[in-house]
Amino acid sequence: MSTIERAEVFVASPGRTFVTLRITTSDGVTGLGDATLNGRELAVASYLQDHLVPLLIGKDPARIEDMWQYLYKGAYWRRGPVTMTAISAVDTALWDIKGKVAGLPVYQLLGGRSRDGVMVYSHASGTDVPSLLDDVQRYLDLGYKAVRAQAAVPDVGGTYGVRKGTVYEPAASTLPDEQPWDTEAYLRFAPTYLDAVRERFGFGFHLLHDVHHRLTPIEAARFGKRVEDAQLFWMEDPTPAENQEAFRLIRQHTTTPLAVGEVLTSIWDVQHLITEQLIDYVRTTVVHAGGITHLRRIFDLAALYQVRTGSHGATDLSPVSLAAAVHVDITVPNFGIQEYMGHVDETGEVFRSGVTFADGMLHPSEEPGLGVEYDEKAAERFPYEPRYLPVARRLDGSVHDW
Ligand code: KDG
Ligand code: MG
Repeated sequence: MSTIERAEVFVASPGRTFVTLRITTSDGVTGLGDATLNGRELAVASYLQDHLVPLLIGKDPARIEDMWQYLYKGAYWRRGPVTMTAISAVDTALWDIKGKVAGLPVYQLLGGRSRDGVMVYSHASGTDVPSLLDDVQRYLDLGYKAVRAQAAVPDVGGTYGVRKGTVYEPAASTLPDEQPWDTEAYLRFAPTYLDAVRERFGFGFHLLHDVHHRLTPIEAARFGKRVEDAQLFWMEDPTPAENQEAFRLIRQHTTTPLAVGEVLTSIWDVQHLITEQLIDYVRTTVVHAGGITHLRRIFDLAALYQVRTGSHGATDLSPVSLAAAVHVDITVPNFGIQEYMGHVDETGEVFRSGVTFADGMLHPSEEPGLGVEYDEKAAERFPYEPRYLPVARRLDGSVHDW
């Protein structure tokens, strides 16, 4: 029997920080898993290195479900982003190994294609409305069929959601940057630029908007109602989802579709949102919600309630996560959309991925496994650099949701 012989944890910052797990079997087969938790990377690296790697050695790499149960139930302590990201990395690496052993891309092991490609959305942003419109144009010219739109709120000073370089990257400072937030100014301004996007470009593509947990339920209800004419594909994270009941109130006031879940890590965190049909899209991901095994469980539950998928795919999800996401997305019947922000060139020097983009869609690699390789030597050129997400403060100085 083949056994797990080695498991290595790599922390490197090729453009941004990624934590990567590589498992090697006694037959010399390797599998990769993403273990990146933005701004808390070393906590997951330690969880893996100090607590999980010793448990993996000598185990059967083919028993993926059993390994998931062993790591989840065996810890006694349940859920939470650090634990779930570490379990995700192991699970994803084992699916990669299973695909390589079978000589099949992972999507074939998951039941094969349900669709020809995976529709993606990217992030258009601007410091004002004209620059946002230029950016939307840029994405439409690149062939995107779906675009998220965000613009800086005038006179507030913060630039939440606004891209500075070639790729949107909010984790930018060695200690958390503090940015001002004014809910009333946002509520007055954001609907006007969503209308401006529709006025300029029409309705021939999907338009998305991320509220990033910044509203109360009744504010979110008002916002959703106000933007109905812009026909959003979704309004994302209108209010923090720790309070799942809040979405019932939002639902009572608006038909704008709701998407939630990028910070949620298990099926139990989205259970009521799904079974009570309080959302339309579930944004849980391979990397933070327990790997391919657990994500499929969430998506299957969602399918029963006509909730579609819309996985998170920001720059802090490594090319390993993106590849795994595309293998899942191409197979599940209730796929909705996949976020795709791309990565800077340095990231591509370390991760070689077979995922391709054409006509607004991503396509999985046909190589066995996930189709991603990690260049350890190249990674050495990019030592770990700590980076934090900003913190939002209201105008009275108190901390706001981010
Ligand atoms: O780590 C946080 C980022 O992934 C987040 O700011 C991006 O909200 C985000 C999104 O929808 O991509
Ligand atoms: Mg988001």
